[in-house]
Amino acid sequence: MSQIEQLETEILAAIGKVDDLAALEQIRVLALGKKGSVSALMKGLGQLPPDERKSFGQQVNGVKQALNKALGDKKTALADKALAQRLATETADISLPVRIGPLAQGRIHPISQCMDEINEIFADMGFAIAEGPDIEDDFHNFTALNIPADHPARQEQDTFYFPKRADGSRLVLRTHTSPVQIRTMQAQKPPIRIIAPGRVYRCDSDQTHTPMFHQVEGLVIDSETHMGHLKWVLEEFLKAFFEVDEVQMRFRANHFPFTEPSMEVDIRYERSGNEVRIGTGDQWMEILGCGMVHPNVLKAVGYDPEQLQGFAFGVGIDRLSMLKYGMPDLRDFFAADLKWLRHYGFGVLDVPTLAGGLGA
Ligand code: 2U9
Repeated sequence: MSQIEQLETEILAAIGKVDDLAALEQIRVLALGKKGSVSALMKGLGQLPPDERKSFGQQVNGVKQALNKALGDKKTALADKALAQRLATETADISLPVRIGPLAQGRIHPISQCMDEINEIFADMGFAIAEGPDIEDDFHNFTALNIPADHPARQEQDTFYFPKRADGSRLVLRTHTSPVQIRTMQAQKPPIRIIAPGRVYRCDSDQTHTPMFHQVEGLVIDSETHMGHLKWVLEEFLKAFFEVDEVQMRFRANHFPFTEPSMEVDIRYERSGNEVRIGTGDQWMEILGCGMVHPNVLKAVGYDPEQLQGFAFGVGIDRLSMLKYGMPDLRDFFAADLKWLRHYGFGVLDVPTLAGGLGA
């Protein structure tokens, strides 16, 4: 037996005997590593007569291949064996309750939960969710929305202004999410179908107002959009949000600078004890504002009001979540009271889905 054949036989025998992955790796390094015994054979190649070099080289390569295959097969066999051993000895009791860790203890704020619910409802109707900056310029927050310079909404007491810049202009904390729709219209071509949920800021603080609150606004722009579409979208939204089969809406004429005509929407409700029931009863509650987008708003973003129309709506999320989850005081939302959050908050796994029923 040649020296090469003997080496191969020895290494194959060692591979056959080995019983764990670490020892197998050691054999591989000792044989095929840079300083390994097989690699050392190649070093003697130069001393051989030229006519023997080729066949010697081929023989060494053949050995390398055979060893690599044997090492690979053994590795698979050892891994299979280790897995079979673990499967036989380890068990998981899936009936055990979830361990209470930080994930299970944390709570989702009811406003965040409501926003997720609202996003889910509109996403199901084919709306995209748009976001924009909280700090806005005058054009996106006011001018493009047909709010003229002398409009009361621009007065200091309503808007948080930043200090004047060198050019005399002032940035503002957005007073509504409408600038998000302006930015979307500037960036995209119609048809547009978006909602813009987010924080808004007004310089107002009393029992029913906080300086920061939450809104969701919607915008649809297309060539044949009309008030029938608006009414259907709002009705579907309110039914899904309040999880009732019917809602009755009452549209009252109103005025907003950015819509014409503009309307406020009331829904029918009744009280039974502490509970508010939506959809039945003989009382009406104002719930949102809406209208057809004003031609001046379309012009401000370079759209032709002769070719395109659209509708928009705005809803205050804070009041909506108070209604849905029976929370009596707005100020509790921002008090960071852990006891309150534990009571009214949601578990991280309570992700709202329409298929599961929103509050399921
Ligand atoms: C564009 C064009 C029109 C958004 C609208 C309302 C009516 C509205 C209030 C509801 C309660 C604000 O949070 S609240 O106080 N909003 O009544 N919002 S129409 O109209 C737009 C928006 C963007 C480009």
